Amino acid sequence: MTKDGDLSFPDGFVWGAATAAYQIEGHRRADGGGECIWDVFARDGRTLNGDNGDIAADHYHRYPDDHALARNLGFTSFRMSFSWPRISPEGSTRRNQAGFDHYDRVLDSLLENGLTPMVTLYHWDLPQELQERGGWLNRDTAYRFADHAGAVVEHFGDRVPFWITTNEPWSCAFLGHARGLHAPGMRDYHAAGVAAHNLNLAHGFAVPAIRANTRDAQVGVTHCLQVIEPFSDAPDDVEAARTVDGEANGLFLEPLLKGSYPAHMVPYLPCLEDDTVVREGDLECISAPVDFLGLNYYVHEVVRFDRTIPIVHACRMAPLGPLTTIGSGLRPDGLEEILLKPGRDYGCRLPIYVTEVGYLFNDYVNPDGRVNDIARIRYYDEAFRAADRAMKKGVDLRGIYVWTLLDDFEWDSGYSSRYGIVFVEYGTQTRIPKDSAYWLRDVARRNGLSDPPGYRGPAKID
Ligand code: IFM
Repeated sequence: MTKDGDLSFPDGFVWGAATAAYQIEGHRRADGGGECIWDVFARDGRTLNGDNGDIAADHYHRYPDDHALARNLGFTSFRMSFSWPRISPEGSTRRNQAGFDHYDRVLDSLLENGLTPMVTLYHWDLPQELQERGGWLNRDTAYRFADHAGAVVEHFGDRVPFWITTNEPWSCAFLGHARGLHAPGMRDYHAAGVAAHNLNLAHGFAVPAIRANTRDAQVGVTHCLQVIEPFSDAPDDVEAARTVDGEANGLFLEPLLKGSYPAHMVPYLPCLEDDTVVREGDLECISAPVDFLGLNYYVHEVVRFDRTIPIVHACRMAPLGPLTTIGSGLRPDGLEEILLKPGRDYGCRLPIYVTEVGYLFNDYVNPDGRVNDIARIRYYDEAFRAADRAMKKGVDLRGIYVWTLLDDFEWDSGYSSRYGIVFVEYGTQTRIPKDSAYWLRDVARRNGLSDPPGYRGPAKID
């Protein structure tokens, strides 16, 4: 019997789980893997408690069981990244055959479990050797990335139908180079602008390198768009919000979809007009057609003009209403705006995948052995309803990947933040599906939502 709040997604809609190599694999240096910027950042004490990716969720060894778990939870696709320094320890052309062999086995396991691989080529583990040559401030890193992408796709292209060039260049550029929260830990707004361009360029250079090595795979890029509202109608607040929107969204969508940088960002980031940074031909290259757009959604903020904040004069705040355990706004409904934005503001008509959506909560295992993460279930229920509204307004949404399968290394917050739908007891590496995992299993199997969402599924999965 269907009820008012029930809804269905189109046939063929993809339900997937998303992951990233550094966050779950562990064993970074096993079998000849190289060091990356996050190893160094953690060693320098820049992460909470000095947490690092040395062991993480031990997915390096446990991937067969983790894939079986994902299959049993009803997912039909699995988003993962290949660790760049595992495949090419210095980020150059030297291949680490053991790294290729490892990911051969991983892809075979995914396919045996009926999980379609969606592979991200850059999810933040830049080889340290490249960082020592300037990292994303050095244009050469974009060329190295394209070489890497070509070599990887030449080898694995027969088994991967979806390639994502870079994940969330905004985070790499601005959290890593302006706010100092992510590796490499710089605090220089102008450097972040240069990094943003070189990351856009890395995407642009990688697209033809991927296409040259595969016949029918689809190529896309993932951006984490942000819902940004002005605090008031006062012109200063409106302008501050426009600047933050330009930084977070415009710097990435406009070059990709229109082949230009937002003119209103030039006063804040003069590098956008510096022809030693943005060279002739770069924007044509960045705007070459892709097959799909990947969107991640987490951030919804209210922005107020604040003269004391350098350069952008913009203070970002959580919106009124419920907050997560780290004080950010809990606004799953914002996914609708995120999905509408590329079409409405940039004329984008591409198929879209939500390549990440999720939220962190202070999960724990109850004495009965369950993880009752009802807040996460509600979050997903509202987010999926927001996605449905966007589709009804014409967005060509093809699938949703939840962030993330397993609790993992959450970058600067280390292991204190749990985003997984499966709880990981790090001491024993035991996996305990949270209630949200059972709920999501039903969503995936039904290809839709039922009302009310507070389902508590069976404690064991098949
Ligand atoms: O954990 C990250 C992921 O690596 C990229 N997107 C945001 C997630 C949550 O912060």
